[in-house]
Amino acid sequence: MKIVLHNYWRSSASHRVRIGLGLKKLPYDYVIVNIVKRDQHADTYRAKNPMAQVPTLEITDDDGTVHALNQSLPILEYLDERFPEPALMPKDLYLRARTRILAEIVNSGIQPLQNLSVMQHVKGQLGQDDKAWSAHWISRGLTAFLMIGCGVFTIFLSTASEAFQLLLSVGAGTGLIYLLRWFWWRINAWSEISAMASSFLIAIALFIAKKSGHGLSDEANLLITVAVTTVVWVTVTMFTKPADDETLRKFYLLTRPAGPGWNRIRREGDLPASPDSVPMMLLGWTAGIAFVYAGLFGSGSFLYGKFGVAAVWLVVFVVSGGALIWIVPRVFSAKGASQDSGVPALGVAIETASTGESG
Ligand SMILES: N[C@@H](CCC(=O)N[C@@H](CS)C(=O)NCC(=O)O)C(=O)O
Repeated sequence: MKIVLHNYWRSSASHRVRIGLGLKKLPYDYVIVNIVKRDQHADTYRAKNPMAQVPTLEITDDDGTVHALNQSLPILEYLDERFPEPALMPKDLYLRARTRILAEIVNSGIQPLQNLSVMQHVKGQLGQDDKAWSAHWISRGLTAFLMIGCGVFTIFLSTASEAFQLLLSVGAGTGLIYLLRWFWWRINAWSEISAMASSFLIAIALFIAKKSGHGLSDEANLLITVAVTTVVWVTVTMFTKPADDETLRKFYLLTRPAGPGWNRIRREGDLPASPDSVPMMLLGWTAGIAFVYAGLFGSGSFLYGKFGVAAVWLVVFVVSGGALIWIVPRVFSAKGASQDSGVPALGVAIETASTGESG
């Protein structure tokens, strides 16, 4: 038997079939159909695939019979039925249906709407914004995919606290960057994307390890996720370009971050100092955390009938809430100590920056 896959590296439909062949450890010949150079429209290829799309799979049996197949999902089903181990589809009927739902969302709800030929038509023939078109359908489809995918995932969770641990683990990995991004000009979009991807993947990997009996303690999971994610995003930050100075300047004027992390932008852009104070913000941050957790743990204790503990949380809740009422207007007031010392109001600086006026 010989398998030939006509495909292209960046085609998602080809990816599906390559993944299926890979999981089943089926060796195959990789024939490139360069869809960017329009190889798919050649008569010889159209004879194999009348839609002029990749992938096409050809299986030549030992007796010389050739089975040619188009469309990635039927190809995968064929492979799964002909070479059942390891199975691509779950055994459980319901999970199988859910898997098909996810596949269908991508296969008919997203992919065809942002396909190369569709994009070329939207831009070339209809003269419309092809990027806006594809962004609309991709984000709509992926949002549904995410919701349904998460629904499937919950089947593998046994308790609510497992979900909480997982959430905590993903959040712990990204927590540092969500704070630091306000206080260090060097953090860029790639830092955030890599932090999100890495903490998500590590948390999921550790979760799967735990489910299959090789798990570590929850504390160790948290520390590993935070440590690896931090190394990943700091490295990515150092190897990617910072946002351009104009964007950073606008960001600074809008969010007015205090502290030394924006010194370069302040100095080079001749920008006013932030009217906010870092110690005051740290105080607000601590009070905010205490307020949220006291509310959560307090109501939990109350619901479980632990009234003594609930009363202690109530005190923390009220005190931290009071502290927030006092701190928030001071942190975010436009009039800060630095203005009293002659630094122009940031509101004025923002207007000047956006209108381009000076003086
Ligand atoms: N439903 C088909 C979709 C195949 C498809 O759209 N392939 C794309 C690449 S991912 C293609 O060949 N596009 C070429 C074009 O649009 O001209 C499948 O699952 O195989």
